[in-house]
Amino acid sequence: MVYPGPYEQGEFALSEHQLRSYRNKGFIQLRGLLHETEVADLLREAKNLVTASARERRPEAVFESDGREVRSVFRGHELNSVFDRLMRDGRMLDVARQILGSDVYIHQSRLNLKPGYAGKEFYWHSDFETWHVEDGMPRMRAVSCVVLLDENNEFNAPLMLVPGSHMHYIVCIGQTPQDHYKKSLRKQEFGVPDPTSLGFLMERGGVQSAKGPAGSVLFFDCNMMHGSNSNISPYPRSNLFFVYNSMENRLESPQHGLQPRPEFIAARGADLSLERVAPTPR
Ligand code: 6CS
Ligand code: FE
Repeated sequence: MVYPGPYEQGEFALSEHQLRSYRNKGFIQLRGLLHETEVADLLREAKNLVTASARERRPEAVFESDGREVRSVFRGHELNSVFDRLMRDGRMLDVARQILGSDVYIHQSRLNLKPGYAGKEFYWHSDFETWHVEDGMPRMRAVSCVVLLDENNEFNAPLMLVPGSHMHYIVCIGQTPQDHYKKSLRKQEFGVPDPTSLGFLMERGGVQSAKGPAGSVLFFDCNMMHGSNSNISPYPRSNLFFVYNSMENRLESPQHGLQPRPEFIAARGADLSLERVAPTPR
């Protein structure tokens, strides 16, 4: 969804054509938005963050089922000053504010490692379905911003998206257990759409993979049906996700009497919108 607001003329705002494409498809990829030296810095920071989080067995570090490989590290924007600066960078923030039509804050950030040979799949899902039910996010007024730290190609399990799927809310079958995140972040079993609903969406919109060079940035609607395969290639596929939520869409109580999820997965304390920083000169 695209919302009207005071940020339509931001320095890095999308053009009318780009915004129309985002509104219809539910996503847009900007190739080469970040330059090589920035990406190299981000990869170095990512490796340091993973090593430290794994060594200290921080709750923000989610391991693959083998208990060895790190699958994701959450809350990097608060654990690392380079990531903090990046999510305030006008090249990302101007687009998020334009799409959401308001000031924004970070609902969640995560570094998905997808290491070569060992990165396991993320089955099809809508993030909003989880954030609405388990975090109490009221409306579809959030956007995920994905910074490709590695090249995403046909071999290393790029993100797959279903164009137009953001326009349909798929109710999922089953009762979400308390503390579901302890399993779902590794292998999601609840909040998973049924094959008939997936077929309905894919017949209409097909499937598109977000392949692109490192330094590309993908924006996708919070209700976009997406997933990714296991990575059996030798090439890692590290992607850095920032979820911008509108300050007008802050979390309420989770559905069905569920307890709120931990702050590192779903920020509730944000009472200030993000302060923008200018991009680092090339
Ligand atoms: O539960 C969540 O918030 C996480 N789960 C998935 C599969 N994607 C969004 C998010 O990282
Ligand atoms: Fe997701």
